[in-house]
Amino acid sequence: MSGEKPPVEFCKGVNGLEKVVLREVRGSSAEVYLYGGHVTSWKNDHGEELLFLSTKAIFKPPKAIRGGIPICFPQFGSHGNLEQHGFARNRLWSIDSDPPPFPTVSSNKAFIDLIFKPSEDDLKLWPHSYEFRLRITLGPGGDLMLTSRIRNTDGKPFSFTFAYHTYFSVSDISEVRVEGLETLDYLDNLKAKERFTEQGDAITFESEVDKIYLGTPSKIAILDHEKKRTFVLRKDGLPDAVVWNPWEKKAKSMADFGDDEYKHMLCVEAAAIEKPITLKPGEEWKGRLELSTVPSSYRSGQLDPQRVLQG
Ligand code: TA6
Repeated sequence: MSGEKPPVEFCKGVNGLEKVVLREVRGSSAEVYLYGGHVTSWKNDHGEELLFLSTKAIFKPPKAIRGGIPICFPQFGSHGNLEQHGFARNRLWSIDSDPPPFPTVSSNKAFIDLIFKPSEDDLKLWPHSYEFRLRITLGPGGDLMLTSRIRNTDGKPFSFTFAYHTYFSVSDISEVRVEGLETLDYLDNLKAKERFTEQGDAITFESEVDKIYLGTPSKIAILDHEKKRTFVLRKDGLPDAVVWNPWEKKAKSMADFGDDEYKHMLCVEAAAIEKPITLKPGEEWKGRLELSTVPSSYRSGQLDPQRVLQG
């Protein structure tokens, strides 16, 4: 790979924050900040950005970076008495130089292992000891995989909620459909978390949405007709999925978000919320997210959901 960049490069990002760039031989790439263990970029082999990152994102602790894939731990949203979405997303993570072996041996070269352990101050906020290991891998086809392994290193059990709060970049939110969540129950965050049942068709967007879908399939498709692109989200150990778009009014209320940026993003978040995960001492939980894209051949707005969700 003379002249070519290495599969893993350590460098400085915005405001001098430590960053790792992953590159795959065919041209896809990903960027990860140690601040928050936060993926901020995922590009395909044409160099097209697939994740949304706000032009107003703040890269300065303690503010979480607006966009990419924030990690919500040990609490999702306001489901507890910690700060919104917990604190892992606004803490400094480290490179994990000696990760325990992964069950599956892969030939991927473009990956990085990060680790997060609670500081003395964190223990005052949430009095539990753990090791949170996160492997971020860019696969041969440009797929992006995030594998979290959280081990209870405490003397007593603890419970937590979790989400990969992924911001997908879309061409025009009014042209986007989400498939795989039809007929499921959800908690509506705009209606005091009241429980409802989703209608039978693919989900489309014409106003603010903030829903937690319960017990979803392990595969969800996000169809961007304008770009003829479908994001396929696969998840393990994460039974729920959150769908969020702030729309116009909320967009204006967020200082680190552009007024019109709601038109070009959609959050679909693999999560464990309804049933918190409980770990006994020594136990380890694993939560995996795999993102890929497939070309959407149906310009007419109809993509054969079975082909995507079964493929
Ligand atoms: O995941 C959806 C959500 O919980 C929404 O309620 C909204 O607040 C969003 O997250 C963003 O939260 P943040 O704390 O990053 O502003």
